[in-house]
Amino acid sequence: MSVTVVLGSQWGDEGKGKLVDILSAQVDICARCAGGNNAGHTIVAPIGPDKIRTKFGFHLLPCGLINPECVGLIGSGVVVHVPSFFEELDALQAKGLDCLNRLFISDRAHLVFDFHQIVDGLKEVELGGSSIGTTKKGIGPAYSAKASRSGLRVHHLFNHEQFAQKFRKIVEGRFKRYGHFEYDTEGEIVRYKALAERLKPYVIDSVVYLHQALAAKKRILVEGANALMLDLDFGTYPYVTSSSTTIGGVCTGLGIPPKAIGKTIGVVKAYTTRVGGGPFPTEALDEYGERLQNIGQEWGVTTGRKRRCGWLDLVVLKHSTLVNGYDAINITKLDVLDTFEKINVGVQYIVDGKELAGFPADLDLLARVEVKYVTLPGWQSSIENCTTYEELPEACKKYVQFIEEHLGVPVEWIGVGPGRESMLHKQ
Ligand code: 2SA
Ligand code: GDP
Ligand code: MG
Repeated sequence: MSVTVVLGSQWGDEGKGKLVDILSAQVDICARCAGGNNAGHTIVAPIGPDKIRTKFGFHLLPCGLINPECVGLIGSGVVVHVPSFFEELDALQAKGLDCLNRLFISDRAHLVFDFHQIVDGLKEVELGGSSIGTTKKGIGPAYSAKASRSGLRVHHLFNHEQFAQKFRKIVEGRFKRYGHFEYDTEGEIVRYKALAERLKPYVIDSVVYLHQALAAKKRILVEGANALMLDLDFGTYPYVTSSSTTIGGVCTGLGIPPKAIGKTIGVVKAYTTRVGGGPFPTEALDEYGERLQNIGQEWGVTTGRKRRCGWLDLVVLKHSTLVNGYDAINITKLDVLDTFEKINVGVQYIVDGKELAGFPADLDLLARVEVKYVTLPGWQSSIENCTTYEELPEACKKYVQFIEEHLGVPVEWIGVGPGRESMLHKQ
């Protein structure tokens, strides 16, 4: 089985991009299966003959593209804003990364248009105080159109007359629902004619492509976007994104069977962050939260928003492990805890004196949860120069083992800094 999957286990921004970049050196194809350019994956890696340390922010394109031998694939489950696709591609080319003939996009992927982004903003305004805190990239409106069978897909771009007709009808529908917002429908139709021409060489039938790759025993890496707690079904609904961010979304978003998946890796930040609205039981609204935010440099990669911060939540991670079935874990940003004298870990949710069996679906119940914490001693020394697991301070190893034992999943990688080189291999 040649497919390895990397998934976010919390509320996103665990550091998936960094692991994907590292694993991409050993794979042939790196594929995105869900989400759109709401995602923000950061990679810090030496690039070019002079090995200049460079920071990359990926949104829609697969991070594996940093490795010149790796092919990038945008699967059918992804929603694509074509202008952003080219913007990101041009930025990569400008940094010296040539993606010609090694970047493909599924003809079944749904399109995100500027009007979806406008509608995203209008919906948020309608929600007022209970807004989701979306990235306003049009993700929800595009997936809604897909589910209500009125979306446009990549292949629609190549029959211009039909595309124009459908496009006008859809925009009219949005005007009826949201009032006549400023939007140049005819200008967009002309723009998309040119964009379609430019996009053509990248478009493929990704089902055929992936199954040929599987038959040829090519190694495939799936780059999860967003994370389990933002999943449309298993996250903190309605404070979620609109895609399937779980292991199920890998199969539906790429058209591959579960039996093709060999290994699923959960990326776990050593503490918890969340960007946008919605419940966050272990949020630290005190000096600890602020320290995590400052030391961890917790700012959104796509919107620049401040991320909310709190302690590690093992109830979340247990829920995440049940749904995704991780074979291994990558703990990231462990170095951010270096200066902490004590570290809290949420281990149980209690309501009316009773322990909950899992992460509750009902947000009213979740609001009544009392989190039971275990406090572990900090190691209070820098781990950023450690190159092996054995070199980590004892208290730090204990923290890692505590997570491992609680979840019953082996920790295979540990991140001790943002750079590609700052990753310890535990076994
Ligand atoms: P959307 O835009 O409809 O997907 O928003 C719905 C919720 O999903 C959250 N969401 C995210 N959470 C963490 N990171 C994301 N990517 C960017 C990053 C975020 C940024 O890597 O930093 O730059 O702000 C991401 N994308 C979506 C979002 O906050 C909503 O709660
Ligand atoms: P993703 O969305 O899961 O790919 O994560 P993001 O890129 O949005 O956010 C993770 C941030 O943490 C990025 O700025 C990374 O460069 C950084 N990062 C990743 N791993 C580590 C680590 O082990 N230590 C530190 N200090 N930073 C890390
Ligand atoms: Mg991110």
